[in-house]
Amino acid sequence: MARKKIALVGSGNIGGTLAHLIGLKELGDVVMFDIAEGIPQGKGLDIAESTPVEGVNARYSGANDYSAIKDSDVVIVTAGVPRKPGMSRDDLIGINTKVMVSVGQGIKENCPNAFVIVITNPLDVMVWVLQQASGLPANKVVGMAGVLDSARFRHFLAEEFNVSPEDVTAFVLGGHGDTMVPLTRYSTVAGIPLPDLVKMGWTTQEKLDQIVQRTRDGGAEIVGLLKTGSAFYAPAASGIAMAEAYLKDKKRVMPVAALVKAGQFGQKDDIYVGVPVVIGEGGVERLVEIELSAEEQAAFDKSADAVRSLVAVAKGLL
Ligand code: A3D
Repeated sequence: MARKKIALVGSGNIGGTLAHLIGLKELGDVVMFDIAEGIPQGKGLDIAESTPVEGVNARYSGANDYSAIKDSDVVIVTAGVPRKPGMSRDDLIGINTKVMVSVGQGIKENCPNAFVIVITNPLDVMVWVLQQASGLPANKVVGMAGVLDSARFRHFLAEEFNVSPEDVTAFVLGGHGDTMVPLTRYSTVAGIPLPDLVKMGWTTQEKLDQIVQRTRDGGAEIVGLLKTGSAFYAPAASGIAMAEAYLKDKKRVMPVAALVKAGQFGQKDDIYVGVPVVIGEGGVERLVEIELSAEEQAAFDKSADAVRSLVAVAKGLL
């Protein structure tokens, strides 16, 4: 069986962490790509030199030419710029739309059969731009945001309840932004939904509302602390979980930015937005179309409309 090849387009903070995690998990060989000369080569060599110590078998290389990503099985895209304190994700659209167009062309020419995971912000619209530019089928182009948003929600809930984060499940729908929709009734501790935990006196509705808001602001909280960039450890871990689900055909149910067709989730037209999907060897194999309450549907529609208005801005830049 051939060794798997994973291309990382963008070798900054998230790209470097992705590269490290891929080695530690032995998911495949890594090609790091960036427009900055020396960065992908240097990071690739540094991580390769850690493999004898870690006892893992993975090859690393770095490149500034798209031919290096040829025949990759998975491409994870973090190319572009992150936000600085005071910036919203949407402020990045001008620069990052152009970056996604060039990345999409590089993928189209070199690895049109790859499974592509986009992490660059503003997330949902960047996935759309990259899918258009690459021409890859929509089931093979997804965005990472929901896994991270739900991981943040799970972490805050685990702290609140003083239980292990592995026993907390959480569901976050919608676009990756201020309008994301954490679904408390589908979020549980060992299967017990959050509203039941409020009834059991484990927490109060007020505390829960605060945690939901902290989850929405989770990215900004890290940007405010770091001051020179945005989160990268948890975003990288989340991207790796998605890549692993595809490479190992795990059929994992995960919230990802996927193409929702007109009529699905109550939407009037096709749109990339965060919804639960099954990820396996076919990429996005199925959308899990859960029934939403009137209130949840309204919140989801508001979030999808926020993505729509950004798509309109990106169209003007293409
Ligand atoms: P950073 O450390 O700046 O790395 C970005 C890299 O992209 C740099 O090394 C650049 O040289 C490179 N780059 C810029 N333009 C190009 C290009 N045209 N082709 C190839 N490489 C290029 O940023 P980061 O790794 O911290 O973040 C990367 C992106 O992820 C940003 O847009 C963030 O906003 C975004 N992000 C998304 C999430 C989500 O949950 C969706 C979370 C955290 C960060």
